[in-house]
Amino acid sequence: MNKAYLGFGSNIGNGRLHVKKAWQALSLVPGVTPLRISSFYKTAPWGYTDQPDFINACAEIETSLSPEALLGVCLGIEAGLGRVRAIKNGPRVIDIDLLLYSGETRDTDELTLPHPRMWQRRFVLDPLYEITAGTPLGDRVKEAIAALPDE
Ligand code: PH2
Ligand code: MG
Ligand code: MG
Repeated sequence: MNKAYLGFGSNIGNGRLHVKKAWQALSLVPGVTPLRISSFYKTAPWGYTDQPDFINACAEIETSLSPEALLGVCLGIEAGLGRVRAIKNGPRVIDIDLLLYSGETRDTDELTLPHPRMWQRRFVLDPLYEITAGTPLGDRVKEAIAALPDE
C-alpha cells in the first residue's frame, strides 16, 4: 500500500460541492482508500488573477494503484464532473492534483512528482499542513509555509 496526497481546487459554480463530489468519487475507486480530507479553504486566484476565488482542499489516501493509474483516475473524475480545459491556470469546475506519492519521483510529460509547484503555493500548503501536522511531512510543509513571501 502507498500513501498519496491530493490537492483539490474549484472556482466555477459550487466549489465546495465539486470538491465533495470528487472526494466521494475517489472513495468508490477500487484500489483507493480515502483516509482524510482537510477543511475547505477559500483562496484568492494565483497566476491568472481575473477569475473567481477558489475553494481548495487537500486529502490523504492509501492506494494500490501506481502513480500513473492514480493520475488517470483523477483526470477521469475531473472529466466526469464536467471539466473542460480552456485557459492555462484559468477557471475550472474541478482540479485534482497528485501532490505526493510515497517517496516516488517522476518527470515525464504526463506526471511530475512531487507536484512541481506545491511547495510555493499557500493554497496547497495550508490545507496540507492541516492533515499532516505532527508528522515528518507536516514539518516540511510548515517550513515551506514559513518560507513563503508575505502577501
Ligand atoms: N490552481 C491553479 C492556478 N491558480 N489559485 C488558487 N487559489 N487555487 C488553485 O487551486 C489554483 C490557483 C492551477 O492549477
Ligand atoms: Mg492545479
Ligand atoms: Mg491539475
